[in-house]
Amino acid sequence: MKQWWKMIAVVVLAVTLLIELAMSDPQANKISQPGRECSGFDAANPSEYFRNLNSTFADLRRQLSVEKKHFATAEQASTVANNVYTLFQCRDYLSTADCVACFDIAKVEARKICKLNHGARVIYDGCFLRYEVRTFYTETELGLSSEVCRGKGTVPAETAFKLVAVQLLKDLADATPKLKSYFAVAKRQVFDGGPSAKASVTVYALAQCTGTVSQGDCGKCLMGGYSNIQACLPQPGGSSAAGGCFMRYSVTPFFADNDITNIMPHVEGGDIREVNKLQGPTIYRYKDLKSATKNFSEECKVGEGGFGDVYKGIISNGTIVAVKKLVVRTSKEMAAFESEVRLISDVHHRNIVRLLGCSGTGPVQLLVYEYMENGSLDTFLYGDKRGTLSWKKRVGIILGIARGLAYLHEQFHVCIIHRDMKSSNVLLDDDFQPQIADFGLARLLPTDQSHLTTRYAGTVGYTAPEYAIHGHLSEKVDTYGFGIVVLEVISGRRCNHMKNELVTQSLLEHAWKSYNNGTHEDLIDETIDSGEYNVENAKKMIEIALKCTQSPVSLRPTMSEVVVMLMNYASSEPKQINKGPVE
Ligand SMILES: *[C@@H]1O[C@H](CO)[C@@H](O)[C@H](O)[C@H]1NC(C)=O
Ligand SMILES: *[C@@H]1O[C@H](CO)[C@@H](O)[C@H](O)[C@H]1NC(C)=O
Ligand SMILES: *[C@@H]1O[C@H](CO)[C@@H](O)[C@H](O)[C@H]1NC(C)=O
Ligand SMILES: *[C@@H]1O[C@H](CO)[C@@H](O)[C@H](O)[C@H]1NC(C)=O
Ligand SMILES: CC(=O)N[C@H]1CO[C@H](CO)[C@@H](O)[C@@H]1O
Repeated sequence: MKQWWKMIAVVVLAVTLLIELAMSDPQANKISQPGRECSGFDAANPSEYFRNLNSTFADLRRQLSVEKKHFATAEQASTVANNVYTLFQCRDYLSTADCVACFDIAKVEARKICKLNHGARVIYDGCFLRYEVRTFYTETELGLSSEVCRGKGTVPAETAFKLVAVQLLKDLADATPKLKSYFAVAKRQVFDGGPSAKASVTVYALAQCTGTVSQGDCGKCLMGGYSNIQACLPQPGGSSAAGGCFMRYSVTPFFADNDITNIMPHVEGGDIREVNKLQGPTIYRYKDLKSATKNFSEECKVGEGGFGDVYKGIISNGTIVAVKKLVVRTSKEMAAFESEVRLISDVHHRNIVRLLGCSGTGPVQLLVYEYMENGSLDTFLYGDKRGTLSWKKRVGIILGIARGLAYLHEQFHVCIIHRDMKSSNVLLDDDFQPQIADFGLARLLPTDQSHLTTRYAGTVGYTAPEYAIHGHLSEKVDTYGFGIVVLEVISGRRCNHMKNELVTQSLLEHAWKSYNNGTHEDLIDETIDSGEYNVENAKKMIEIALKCTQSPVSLRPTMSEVVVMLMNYASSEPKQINKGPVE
């Protein structure tokens, strides 16, 4: 009997140890920075210098293990040539034991590589150690920022992966300086954009600043890191490090989900808006919306769409909203209404109009959206606000629309095909940021069925031929519509209406002709000052639009590929040179 209990005790002990071993990981994989690890000259009085160094090590180790700090500095002053300043930092997700373990490895390694040098810095995935004969705590060493890429093989859905990773790193670089801890980790899923909309891979990323740098320097350092680390994409992992900050991403998790930082409230200018996921759509009372829109009066009507009319309304707390009446026909469609609203209200992107809520119980179904004072893009192109958009604004609008569509297709957890991309479905906010409207209404792409549908929801002139004629629906239907919108934005002309021509000709046909003819410059809106753009660059933009409208479908790029093309375009746009006096 006694034997029996002993055996259980041994097994329990062994299992506990194993679990601890498996959980414990000081992440002491060194990030090599050859030639940058040691600094200064050999110490003039090594025994004094390294005795001082040892005493800073002892102090640091106490701070890490007893005070359980993840960032600490220690000094040992004696004569100027032998003063020692030491700084150590762990990633915040490491346990105290792992942090101390990483420190123990780092201090031995630093001494081993830098021998008699005054200064050393060693960087690991899990921690960072540096010592010098002088103070350096506020330095970021921007110029020394460098990246190390890791992992072999390819990541599935490479283009989407790059986009998601870049955005995540950008969000982390923006948010981290604003956090008291100067530390953030987050993850984001990449959807491959196929009809199954399965997450192909998850990106895990981290940003951290040294505790002693200023907020402004933390931001600058991370922007440098953000720009360097992109060189690693699409490899499955990479990091970039400078004295003042560290960034890392990987497709393999290196922190636990409960360590994830909520960076959303700190991310400005990113694509994903501040969101409270738990909030869900607001359910409005039919009669409140009715009175908000003065009984759906003509005077409140601001638009007519394929799915019903849109009204401007002022709800009881004074907020101006857009109320859309939905023409829902069958009971099956009715049943799907609320679940679809729930899904659509989860879409949060700066280039997509936000759905606030709905009313599903009245005589008609109503959707409530954010109201956009400035109205739709078409009025700025060939309506009453014609001539108010500069080339630069147009390029920004095109990029914003592409980002919004790429999000709907590839980054949201369900692939949403808009089906009715056109200039009148793009609203402009106060900053001329485009906001895609009317998405998701034409039913979501069935995830388990073929792409065949008989229900046609497009608009003549914007609709891809395979969808208009055969009802073949895919994300590329939106790519096509987007291409047409781009041509409209560039030319300031309606897609299916040509002025100064006797024969009605489609804008697309005209664009192909002038492109092949080399007379593409004629396509550019004459209200744009020709000094604002470079003709060669404008041609590239027309090329992108034409690529989007090709048939067969397989020739058209996905929207995330379009975003990449446009970003390359934007970086090739000439910067205005300051025409100051000649020196
Ligand atoms: C510093 O500590 C190391 C490791 O404990 C030891 O080998 C070395 O002799 C010490 N150096 C001085 C100068 O005390
Ligand atoms: C709305 O209609 C109701 C009757 O259906 C009427 O009593 C009310 O005065 C109307 N309100 C407005 C603002 O027209
Ligand atoms: C008014 O109500 C809407 C939800 O119906 C909410 O989103 C908005 O923040 C509210 N505005 C104010 C000023 O309270
Ligand atoms: C093609 O080029 C010729 C000569 O430059 C010009 O007259 C003609 O209008 C152009 N055609 C189109 C469709 O732009
Ligand atoms: C160009 C344009 O119409 N801009 C307007 C957009 O909306 C804001 C707020 O209502 C106005 O101030 C701008 O003039």
